[in-house]
Amino acid sequence: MATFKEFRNNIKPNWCPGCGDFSVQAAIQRAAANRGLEPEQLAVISGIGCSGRISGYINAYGLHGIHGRALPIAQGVKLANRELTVVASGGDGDGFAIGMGHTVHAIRRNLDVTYIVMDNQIYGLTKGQTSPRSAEGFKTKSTPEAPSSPRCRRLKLRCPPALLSLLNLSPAISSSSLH
Ligand SMILES: Cc1ncc(C[n+]2csc(CCOP(=O)(O)OP(=O)(O)O)c2C)c(N)n1
Ligand code: SF4
Repeated sequence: MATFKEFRNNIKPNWCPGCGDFSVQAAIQRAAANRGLEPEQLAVISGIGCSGRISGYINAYGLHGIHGRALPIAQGVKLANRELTVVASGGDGDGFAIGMGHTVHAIRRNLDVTYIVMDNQIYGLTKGQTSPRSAEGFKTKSTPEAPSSPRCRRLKLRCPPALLSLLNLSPAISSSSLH
């Protein structure tokens, strides 16, 4: 049974000091240790973005994938080896912009994969473009024209309520079907 420290490798994260991504890494390590896993029983699959680097810093199987495609890769890993504990993670741009189609279908399939969205409400790695989770009217240096549409808060999906809270989406999201 591996400890919290044993789920960390010796690569120094290059996130900015104080970035919330450090806490997500620690939470994954803690959860894995608390569940009594060994590193070879865990796979962390990430997208592209600052958040996507997380798979490189955890002592487990890992794949730093393609922007918006953490979920399809993670689902493939799970289908290939159902014994593995599979965690997919990425940013809000990764999951709710380029990867939104995959997010919707992953919810519908509801495989036993944990999806963590590191929702900083912006594209961090590429210097601050707005994401579907940015507040309405939010301007950035590289997005001087604020988005005109309200941020992505409401989806109508058939999925368990627990999944919705994991996705950090509004409770207004209903369990009614997507027609
Ligand atoms: C197919 C593709 N399109 C665009 C990019 C450029 N790109 C890299 S990361 C990124 C957005 C990152 O934002 P987010 O997913 O929110 O992650 P964060 O950096 O905030 O953690 C973009 C647009 C890319 N790498 N690949
Ligand atoms: S740019 Fe933002 S998301 Fe990226 S490492 Fe720095 S604080 Fe974290």
